[in-house]
Amino acid sequence: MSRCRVCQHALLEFFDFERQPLSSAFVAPDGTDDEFFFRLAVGMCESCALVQLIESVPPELAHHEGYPYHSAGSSVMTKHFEETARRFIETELTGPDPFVVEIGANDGVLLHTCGEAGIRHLAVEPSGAGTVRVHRAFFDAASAAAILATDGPADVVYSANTICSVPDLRPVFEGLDVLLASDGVFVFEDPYLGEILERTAFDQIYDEHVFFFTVRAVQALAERFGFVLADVERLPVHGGQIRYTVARAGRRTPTPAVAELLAEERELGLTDMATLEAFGRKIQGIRTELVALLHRLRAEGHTIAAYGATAKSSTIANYCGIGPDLVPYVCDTTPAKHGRLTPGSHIPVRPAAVFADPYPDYALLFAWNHAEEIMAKERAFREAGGRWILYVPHVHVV
Ligand code: DWN
Ligand code: ZN
Repeated sequence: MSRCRVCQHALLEFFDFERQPLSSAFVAPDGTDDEFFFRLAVGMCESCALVQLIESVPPELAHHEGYPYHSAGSSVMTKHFEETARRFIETELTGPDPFVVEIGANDGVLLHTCGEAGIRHLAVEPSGAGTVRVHRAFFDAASAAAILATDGPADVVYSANTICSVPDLRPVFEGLDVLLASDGVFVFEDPYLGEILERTAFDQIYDEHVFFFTVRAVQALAERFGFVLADVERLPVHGGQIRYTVARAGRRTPTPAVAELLAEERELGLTDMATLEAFGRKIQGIRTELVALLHRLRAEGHTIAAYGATAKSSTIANYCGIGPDLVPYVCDTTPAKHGRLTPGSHIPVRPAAVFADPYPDYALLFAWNHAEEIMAKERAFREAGGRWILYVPHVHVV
């Protein structure tokens, strides 16, 4: 029986995507014989209600070196991190010599913005190579102690799109206990289960996303390690996330937003097995509709390309059996993905410049979370008669 990674109680499985590859393991055309597959399935802890993957990928295979994701590739995400930095500067980094730490800083947009305002900052990640100062390690008690010794306590420890992918959260909280100033906060943002269910955004489920947080589960998680969930805020980015603010127990009174979202989750039955099983039936429905649409369009002689070789699309393409026969190529701005094939589904990745006149008749928007930005940028595609295919929150053509 699979057990909860936090409290060791049994996991109640509610959906099985079966054999799936690593979502960011873009493969060389001659390397398809060596791909790694695992059983992608999700369940909920019968005790703490934390929704999580049933099986983990071996740590040495998770998070490839040279992993090609760059948040600065999206102007919306760059703005999001700049605004988050400014918010911290106004509300949390107000002392005489504040210090902010980011776990998994990616392009370093947030820390760079803090640095420009004269704020001491540090990224903590095992393979960091950005423009900001990096402590190369996983965040745990040992790395936190080393940082404390050189830089002193942190007023803010921040992390975006990382905590949900850390299978063992105990070392993270042990590190926070070492490094956080007595009034410091740990702020992290990750995809929200409520939004995933509401939009049937099942492509958020892939190897790197180990946990699918709810306010209920994060509150229990924080309390388990001697902290308190002090605030929650819904964010529109990446298809719907929550920003959680965690403080040392007794240091902050939770804002009304925490109780409000907890009540909403209860009312929606977000962590009832019946709700999760209904989500599973909707996933099957989307697969049926999307595959039928793509087959019909191809049978009618239409050309189709995909847009955005996202990690998320690994689940869509492999679960729905969408390969190069249906969608001959996917365009993406990330140079490291060009000339490679999408994991498992083997759709060739081409540069974004390939998406130009003569356009395909239809474009399957794998990067649906950036729809507004991409549709604005690619206005000429629609003007030339092209149509976008979306599958979130349901299969539709625009
Ligand atoms: O959580 C995670 C998120 C933040 O990033 C990670 N586990 C992995 C990764 O997930 P993803 O690949 O699903 O993220 P995105 O942001 O949806 O990926 C967008 C992809 O689309 C990138 O490969 C870049 C590309 N893109 C593009 O070609 N043109 C993106 C934009 C905005 C564009 O205009
Ligand atoms: Zn649990």
